Amino acid sequence: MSDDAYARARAAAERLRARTSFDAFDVALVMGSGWVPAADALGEPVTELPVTELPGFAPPAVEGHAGRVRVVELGGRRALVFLGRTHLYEGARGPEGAVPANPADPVVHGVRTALAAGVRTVVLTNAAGGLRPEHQRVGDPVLISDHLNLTGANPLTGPSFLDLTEAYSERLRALARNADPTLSEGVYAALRGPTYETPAEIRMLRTMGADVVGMSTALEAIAARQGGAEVLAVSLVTNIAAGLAEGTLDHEEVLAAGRASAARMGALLGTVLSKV
Ligand code: 6GU
Repeated sequence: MSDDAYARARAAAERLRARTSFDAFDVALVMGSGWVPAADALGEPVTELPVTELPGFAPPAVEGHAGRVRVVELGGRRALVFLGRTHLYEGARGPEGAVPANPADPVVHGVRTALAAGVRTVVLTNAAGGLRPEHQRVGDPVLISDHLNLTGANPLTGPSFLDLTEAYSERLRALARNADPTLSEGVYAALRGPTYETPAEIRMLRTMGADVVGMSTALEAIAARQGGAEVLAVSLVTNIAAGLAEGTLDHEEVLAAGRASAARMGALLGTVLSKV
């Protein structure tokens, strides 16, 4: 944790205030790959800008990770919607190409910016591999109940013994289940990537109690909890993980699953956000 990273987040929040007519925001959403179409279902943006116009954001590295931030008003809540995120595997450089003090800093910069802009509710979405094909199908949303942070990184450094007993808010999960009673819940295993897992690694993750696997979300959830925000996280199962189904994995499959589920995901998020 470098003080610089927090100063950059405050500067980015300040720029957001200057670029929009709002002096504070209530909710932040981070839309992962496959989720950008669902963001459109949240309604007309008040404003939208490339994140690179805000201090401290790395340019997007992957197709389908749009790297824009959108301001939306939803049932009286002012929402910051991040279209795309920075992943740990990008090894993203900070401003002026500097190596970040903590490799997690660029990954959580959006969440820290949102916290500095007043946000108290953080909604994280992602594309994930399904580890329970007997219960999950491609295109199913899974409410994240807990995580295994296997990234080897952490946004906190030093003796900051943050309690993570309820990393993912019981209250927000209940709201989401009310909005969609068919939602399943599961444990998200976060790995660094950028490779997908081997079949042996997938068997290991299942033994460890994981239900879905991906390359994001856990570090952002930790940063949000550090800032005292409540976290809701939803995975979209975009493929069945290696060795559990026929065939191989590719990024286009992940994006296509998102396009196919956009309306359902947008409705779910819209309902939850109008109640937080
Ligand atoms: Cl199978 N693994 C990981 N690590 N990330 C994913 C995925 C699998 N499917 C979508 N994202």
